[in-house]
Amino acid sequence: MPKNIVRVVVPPGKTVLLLRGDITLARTDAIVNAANSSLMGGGGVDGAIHRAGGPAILEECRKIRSAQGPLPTGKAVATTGAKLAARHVIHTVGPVWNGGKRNEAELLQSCYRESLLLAEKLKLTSVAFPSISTGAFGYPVEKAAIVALSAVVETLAQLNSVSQAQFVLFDQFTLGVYSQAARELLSSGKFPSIGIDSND
Ligand code: AR6
Repeated sequence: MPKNIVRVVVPPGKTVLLLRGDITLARTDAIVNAANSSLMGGGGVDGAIHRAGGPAILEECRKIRSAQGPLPTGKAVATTGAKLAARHVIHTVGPVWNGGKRNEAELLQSCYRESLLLAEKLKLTSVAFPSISTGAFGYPVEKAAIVALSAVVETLAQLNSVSQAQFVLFDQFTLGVYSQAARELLSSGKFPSIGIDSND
């Protein structure tokens, strides 16, 4: 296994990979976009995905928006991946951090869960996530990492089609925090069947 990749094994036969990279290059069936409710694009990972995928993504977002209005926080919708290697982009809206007393954890958990359920509905096998809400939306990464990993491990174990989730993390610091969160999850006993492979 390449250095700096952490693999969380979720029986039976599921894996969650933690790695550093640019999610626009991920070769998974779908990549998840940390969008905003307008679905009209923005900065950060949202801007990068629209730039790399091209205008067909925004065009579909516009249609979704006209049909169903703004996307509520914690929900997810899918569009084409257009020019990306991934065939689909799943757009979800993370919560803005407000100190932690406005349901931020539940809403963040919902982003991961709804995205994976949508991938399952589309019969996909692999999905890549960025660290939702921890950039412009200000969610502390240490807190977000535990919520994100718990939600993905728990949901993945319930799915048939989706067998691999990845966290494609943009910088070494974020990867380190997610790796530590995976170890904490393992030692917490919350998911007794999971294991971790890591060589960093
Ligand atoms: N690949 C992987 N991760 C990335 C990439 C990339 N190419 N680019 C940035 N990140 P953010 P949010 C990381 O701000 O906090 C937008 O304007 C970044 O380092 O993109 O959910 C939307 O339109 C950070 O760790 O998303 C919304 O208005 C993580 O992705 C708002 O920002 C998330 O940072 C959403 O804010």
